[in-house]
Amino acid sequence: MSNQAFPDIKSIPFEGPSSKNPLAFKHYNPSELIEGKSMKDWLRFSVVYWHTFRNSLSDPFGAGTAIRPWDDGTDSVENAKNRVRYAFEFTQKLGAPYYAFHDRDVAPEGKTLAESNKNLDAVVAVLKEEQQRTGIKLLWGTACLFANPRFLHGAATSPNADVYAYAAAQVKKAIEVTHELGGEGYTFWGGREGYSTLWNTDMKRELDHLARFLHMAVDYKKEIGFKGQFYIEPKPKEPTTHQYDSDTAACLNFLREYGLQDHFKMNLETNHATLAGHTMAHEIEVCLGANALGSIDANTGNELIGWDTDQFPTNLYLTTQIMLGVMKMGGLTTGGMNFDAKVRRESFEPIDLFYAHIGGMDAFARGLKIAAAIRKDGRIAEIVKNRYSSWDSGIGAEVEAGKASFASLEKHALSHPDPIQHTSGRQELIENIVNELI
Ligand code: XUL
Ligand code: CO
Repeated sequence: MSNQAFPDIKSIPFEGPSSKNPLAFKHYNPSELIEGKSMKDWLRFSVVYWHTFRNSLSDPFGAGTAIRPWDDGTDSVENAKNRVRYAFEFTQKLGAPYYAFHDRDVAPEGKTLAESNKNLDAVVAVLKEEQQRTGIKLLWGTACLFANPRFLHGAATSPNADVYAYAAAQVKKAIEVTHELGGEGYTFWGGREGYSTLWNTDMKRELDHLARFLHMAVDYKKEIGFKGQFYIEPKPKEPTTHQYDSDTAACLNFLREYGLQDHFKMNLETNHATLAGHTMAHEIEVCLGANALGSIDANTGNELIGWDTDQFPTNLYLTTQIMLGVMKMGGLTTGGMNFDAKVRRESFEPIDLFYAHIGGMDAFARGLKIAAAIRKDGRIAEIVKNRYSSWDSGIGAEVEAGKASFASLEKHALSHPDPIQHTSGRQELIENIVNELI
C-alpha cells in the first residue's frame, strides 16, 4: 500500500459542461460567483466519515463488499489513526472544505468508557494534525448513541437511568472533541429516541428526559465556551417504529414546549423527509418560517424502497428546490451540504467514492445555478406575489395588521359581492417555467 490511497489523482478539476472526464467537475466551479457569493460558500460541501470511510457496504442480507486497501480491517487505534490520513487525502483531492463524524466512526470503542475516551483522544490528535495540514474543517461532530447494544432501548430516552448517564457522558466527550477541533456545529440525531411499541413506553416521561438531556447539553456548551450551532436531525422511523424527532414540525413543537427553541436549528436530510411523508422542500419551508434551517444532510432515497437508502443526490429538481430555500435565507451560516450518502453495495471500488461525490457536488452546483436563474427570471415569484395581492391593501392588510375582527370581516363580506374563484394557481405554468430554466 503506497502512502496515498489515490496516487493517480492529484485533485478533481473543474473542466466545464463539455468535459467527458469522469474525474472532473462539469458544474462545480468553487470560485464562480452566483449572486455575488462563490459556489464554494453557497454549497459548503462536507464528506461524512461514517459512510465514506467506515461503511463496509453490507446489507441485512449480505456481508460488506467495499474494497478499501488502506484499511487493515481491524478495530485497532493504529488502523483508526492511519485511516484519518487517507480520509483527508480523499477529501482534499475532492475539494470538499468540510467533514463530519460520529465519535465511534473515527475511533474504536474500548472496553470501558474511559478507554473509549482515550482512544478518541488519540485519533482526535491525528484529525487535528490533518485539519491543520489540509485546511479542511469540521462541519459538525456527533455521538453514536444507537449502535452499541446498551442503547437498544434508546439513550436520552432510555428507561434505564444508568444508560442515560452513560449517554450524557458520551455526548459530553463528543462536544468537547468537536470544540477542540473547531467544529462549526454539533448534531443530535436520536437514532433510538423513540419506541418499538407503546405497550411498554411512558412517552411523556421519555420526552421529559430528552428535554432535560438537551438542556444539560446546552448548559455544558456554555460552560466550555463552545460556540458551534446545535442541530436536531429529524427522522420519523428506522431503526425505531416511531422516533420522537419525526419531522421539523414535531421538533419545533418539542423545542418550544421545553424552552429549547433558541438553542437548536434543524439538520434536514432528504431521505428522512421522504420517510416522514414529506418532500425535502416541505421540510425546508417549515424551517424557513421558524428561522430554523441549520444544515443539510444531502442525500436522497429510492421511492420504491421504504427505508433510508442514503443515496447520493442527483435529481436536479431536488437540488434546485433545496438551493432555492438556502438562497431565500441568504445562505447557510454554520451548516453545509453534508453528503450523508453511501455508494451502492455494487459500487465497491475506491474510485466509486469519487464518482459519487463528484456527481452529488455537480448536481448541487447545477441546482444552485438553476435556482439563481429562477430568481433572476422572476416569473414564478410574480405569480406567487399576485396570488396573495389581496392581502397587500384593504381588508387583507387590516387582518395582517391585527386591525380586523369577526365583526369587521362580516361587515366586509356583507357589503361586497360573494367571492368566486378568483385567480388560477397556475401550477402547470409554473412547472413549465421550471422546466424551461432547468
Ligand atoms: C441516520 C443519519 C445519521 C445522522 C447522524 O439516518 O442520518 O447518520 O446524520 O447521526
Ligand atoms: Co443524516
